[in-house]
Amino acid sequence: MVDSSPDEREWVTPPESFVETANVTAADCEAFREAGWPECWERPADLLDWDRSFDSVLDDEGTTRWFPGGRLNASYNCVDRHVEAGRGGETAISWEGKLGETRTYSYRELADEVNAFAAALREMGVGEDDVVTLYLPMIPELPVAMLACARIGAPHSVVFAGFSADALATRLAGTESEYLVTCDGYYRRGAALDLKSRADNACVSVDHAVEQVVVNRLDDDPAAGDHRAYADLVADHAGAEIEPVSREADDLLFLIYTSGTTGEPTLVRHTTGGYLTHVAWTSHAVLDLGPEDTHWCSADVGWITGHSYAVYGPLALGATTVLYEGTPDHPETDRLWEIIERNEVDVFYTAPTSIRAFMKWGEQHPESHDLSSLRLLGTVGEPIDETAWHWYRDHVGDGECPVVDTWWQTETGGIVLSTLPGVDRMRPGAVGKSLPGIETDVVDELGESAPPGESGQLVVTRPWPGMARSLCEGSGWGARRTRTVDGEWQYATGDNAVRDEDGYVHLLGRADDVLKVSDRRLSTTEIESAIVGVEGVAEAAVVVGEDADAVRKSEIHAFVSPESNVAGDDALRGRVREAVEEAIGPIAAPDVVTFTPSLPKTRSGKVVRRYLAAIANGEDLGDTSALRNPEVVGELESLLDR
Ligand code: 6R9
Repeated sequence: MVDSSPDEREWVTPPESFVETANVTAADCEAFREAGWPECWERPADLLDWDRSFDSVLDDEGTTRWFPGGRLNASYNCVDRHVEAGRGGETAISWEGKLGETRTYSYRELADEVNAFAAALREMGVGEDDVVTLYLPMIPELPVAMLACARIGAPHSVVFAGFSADALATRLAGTESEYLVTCDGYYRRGAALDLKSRADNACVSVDHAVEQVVVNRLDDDPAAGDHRAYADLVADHAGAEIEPVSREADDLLFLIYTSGTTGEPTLVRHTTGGYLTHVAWTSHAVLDLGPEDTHWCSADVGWITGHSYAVYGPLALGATTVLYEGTPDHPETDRLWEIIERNEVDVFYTAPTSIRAFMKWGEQHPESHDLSSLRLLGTVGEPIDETAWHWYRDHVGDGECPVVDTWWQTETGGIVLSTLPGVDRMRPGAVGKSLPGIETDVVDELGESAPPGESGQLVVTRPWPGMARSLCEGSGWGARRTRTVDGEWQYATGDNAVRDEDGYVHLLGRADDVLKVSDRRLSTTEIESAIVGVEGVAEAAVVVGEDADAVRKSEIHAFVSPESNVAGDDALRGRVREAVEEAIGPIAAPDVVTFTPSLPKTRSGKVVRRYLAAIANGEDLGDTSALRNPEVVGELESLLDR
C-alpha cells in the first residue's frame, strides 16, 4: 500500500529475498565502475558466445564501432548454444493463441524450424545482407523467421501487422526488400482479419518485385497465387542444417522503422554484436532473467520492445519467452492473469497503458489467480504515475515484487535508465539512474547540465553498445549528436526530464513532434500529411490530449482547418480518420477531430502545437499575444468548452 508518511513514501526497497539471489549485485556495479568506460562492457559481452573474440571493446575514431574484430551469430547465440549445453528439451517459446490454443517450442524444436526455414530462404535466393520483411502477427513463425534471417546474415525488417498496405509499401520500398514473409490473416478480438490482401496491395505498389512466403494462420488455405507456403517450405527442408553465418560485430542484425520527427518514418539499424550484448546484459541485469525463468514481455514483436525483450534478450539467455497473440480483455478481462498462472511466469514486462486498463477492470481479476510465480515486474513505453506503479506492485506483485520502470527507445536498442532490482531502491514515478556503463545527463538549451529540479532534455553523453548504427556514423559518433558549448557531443533523445536531488530521473514527455499514444510511437507530421491529403482540408495539426477515461491516457487530437467553401462536418471528420487509417493504420486515427477556421501561428508562420495541446487538455494558455492570430485561440477554447 502507499505509505502516507512522506519520507516512507519516497522509497520502496526490494525485498531481501530478491536481493540475495539477484543476477547483479552492488559489487558487480562497483566492478563496472572500476573497469571504467568503455572497458566495463567487456564482461557483459561474455554473456555471448563469440566465434572470434573482439580486438577491443570500442573503436571511437570517426565511425563508432563496438567490439571491432569480434564475430558472432545471433541465431547461434539464441538457439544452438542452449541445445549444445544439453538444454534442447527446455521450452524456448510458449505461445498462447487467440482462440485459446497453445503451442510450445523446445530449444531443439526451435533449432529445427529455424534451420529448415533458413534453408528455405537460402534456396529462394536470400543472401547475406539481403533484407527480409516480416509482416506477421504474434505467432511463433515471427521469432522463427527472425532467427532464420539472423542465421544466414539477412537483416530482417519487421513491420507491425496492424499497419496498412501503404505503410508496408513505404517500408518495403525504403529497405529495397525483395522478400516478404506474411500470413493469410489473423484473429483480432475473435474476428479474422485478412492480412494477405493488404500484403498484395503493398507489393503491387512498390517498384521492384517482392517474393512472398505465406504462413497459414487461419483455417482456410490462402488463395493459390504467386507465393510460397511457409508450411511447405519448412516441410521440404526438414532436417536441414544451416551453418550459422559468422557476422562481424558491426554487421546488421535488423532494421526497424520508427516514428521520427519528420513525416517519413525513420529507419533505425541495429548491429549484431553491440545490440545483442546490450539486450542480453539488460535482460540479465534489469529483468534478472536466467535459463530457469519464464519471461513474458507483452509488447508486440512488431515494436522494438518485442524485438529486444520478447525475442533476442530472453532467448540469448536461454529463458522461456511467452508470446501471446490476443488482446488482454478477450475473451475475458482476466486473460493475462490466467496465462501468467498457467505458465508460471517469473518476470512480467508491460506498458503503463495496459496497467491503467487493468486498474479500470479491477483488482479482483489478478487477485482471483495464483500469481505467486511472479518475482519481478517491469514497465516501459511511457511514464508511469505513482498510483499505477503501486497498484501494479500491490495487486499483481503481491506487494512484494520489485518494479523496474525502464526508459529506452528504438534508437537505444535496449534499456538505458532503470533501477537495478537487486541493487537500487525504487522511487515510484521516477525511472532511476542510467545503468552502469551508460552515461546520461539532463541539459538546457545550450547543452549544459541542468541542476536538480530543473527540467531539460535527456541526453546520452557517451556511446553504448545497443546504440543504433545510424547514431554511430557521421563525424564523431552520430548524426543526432549536438555540439555543446565546450565541444562535447551528445545524443539528444527528444525527451524532457528532470533529475531529483538523489539523481533519479523523472520523464516529462516528448520535447519534439513525436507522439506517444498507448505506448506506440507516432509522428505528428506523418499523421498531419495524411490529413492534409484529404480533399477539402487546408491545414491540420495533431497533438496529444488526455483521454477522458484515463485508460489509454493519451488520445490523438487533430485540429483541422477546412478550405473556405468546405463544411467541417461529420462526413469530413470520417474522411480524415479514414485517410490516416489508410496511410498508417487504425492506431494512428485521431480520436477527436476539431474543425477550426485557422491554426494558432507565430508571426513567422509556425503552428504553435503547445497551445493546441493546452486547449485539448483544458489547460491555461498564458499570454498568447505574440501570436499572429491570437483570436483563434479563444474561438477554439469556446468551441471545446474545456
Ligand atoms: C522502448 C520504447 C521511445 C519513447 C521515449 C519516451 C517513451 C519509453 C519510458 C518512456 C517514460 C519510460 N518512453 N519508456 N517514457 N518512462 N519508462 O518505448 O521505444 O517506441 O522508440 O519509444 O517512449 O518518450 O522517447 P520507442
